[in-house]
Amino acid sequence: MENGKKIALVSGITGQDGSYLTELLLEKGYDVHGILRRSSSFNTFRIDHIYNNNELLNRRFFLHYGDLTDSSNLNRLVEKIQPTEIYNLGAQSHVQVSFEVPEYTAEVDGVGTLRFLDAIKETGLKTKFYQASTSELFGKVQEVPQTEKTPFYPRSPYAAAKLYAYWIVVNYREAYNVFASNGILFNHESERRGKTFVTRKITVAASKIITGQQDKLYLGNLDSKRDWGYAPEYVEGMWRILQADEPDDFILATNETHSIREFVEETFKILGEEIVWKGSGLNETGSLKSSGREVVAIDPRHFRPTEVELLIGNPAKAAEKLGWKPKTSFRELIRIMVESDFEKAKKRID
Ligand code: NAP
Ligand code: F7E
Repeated sequence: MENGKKIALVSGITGQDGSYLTELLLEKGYDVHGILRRSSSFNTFRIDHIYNNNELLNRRFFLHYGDLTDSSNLNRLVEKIQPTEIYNLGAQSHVQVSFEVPEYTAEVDGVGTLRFLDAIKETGLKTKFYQASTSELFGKVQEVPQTEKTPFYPRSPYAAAKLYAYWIVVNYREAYNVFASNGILFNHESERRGKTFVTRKITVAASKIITGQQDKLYLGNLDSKRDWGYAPEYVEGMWRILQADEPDDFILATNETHSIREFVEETFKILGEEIVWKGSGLNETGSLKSSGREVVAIDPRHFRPTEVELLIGNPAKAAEKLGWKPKTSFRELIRIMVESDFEKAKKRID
């Protein structure tokens, strides 16, 4: 480690959060090293604008091939880069997919976190470690709203893997004095959100429906509720978590909750349409009030074997100890996403 130099190592750099965090850390003067997963097709679209921007890059942005399933790769990267901060954002992050690939999800999201922590312990490096923990730990919620003290009740292989990651972070902190913190982040979305997560699926589909490129939007459970915030604010929270004097665990959330149904209604409203719901259960549909055209229907393939019905987080600890507060409202978040996707739809950009 060079004296006083801030060096970040980020897994999951090609994801939504990885891309925003990279921009933030470069602005703050860090060298940023990202772990890139080999893919048969391009997977760097969220960071290409950074990589190709010489002014921002200024020889401070580096990509390394790697994978959270490969200990020797992680050991080598930690040893070689000697990061001052590590942000472990890499994960098989899709809850429904985790039911299809439970073992892989455990390997990457659970044991992958252990691999990183053990690399730190073995090298004896004085680095700080951020773990991308999740509100999914609360699952079948035991308390409303959820705080750092609410008992966990995971409801998916994803959540169970992240639960292991949460506790191994706590254990390495207590057993080996590693500066390791969990950010228990509630859902956070953006115009860079993956298109298979429900928010972006809705804003993309509605934009395509209104511009005549898609017939219908098929969804699963319309009644589950989420606490949705804006991703750029949450990566700033991650950074603050590692700037605290002591390692600790923090919730980042908005303390507001809304259903998928409300998200659909608000999206179409921003596009100038009102949704009218008819029927119930599998036969429920949503139509445009203006024309009667049916645009939303239920596809049971999107139901999960076990569902997380309600999430709402209390971020008071982060406000008090880190000075972190969410700024973007539910409606403002949807507006940002819709405006971006509607522009793309008009230009026929995917
Ligand atoms: P995302 O967009 O799905 O990005 C996931 C990242 O992990 C991608 O860069 C992906 O690479 C990488 N990755 C997947 N498998 C990997 C492996 N085996 N080895 C190394 N990297 C791997 O997720 P996100 O929304 O940015 O979330 C970031 C982290 O926060 C994740 O750990 C997620 O579980 C957690 N989290 C997210 C939220 C949220 O609401 N967004 C809330 C709480 C916690 P490819 O691009 O190659 O696929
Ligand atoms: O689902 C319902 C679905 O996939 C939200 C990840 O970032 O946040 C995310 O996990 C809700 C669920 O996100 C569809 O059943 C209905 O109740 O957008 P999602 P998630 O499962 O909350 C947490 C905090 C993470 O940590 C994760 O990494 O929406 N839903 N219909 C649908 N969901 C999807 N994906 N697709 C549908 O058609």
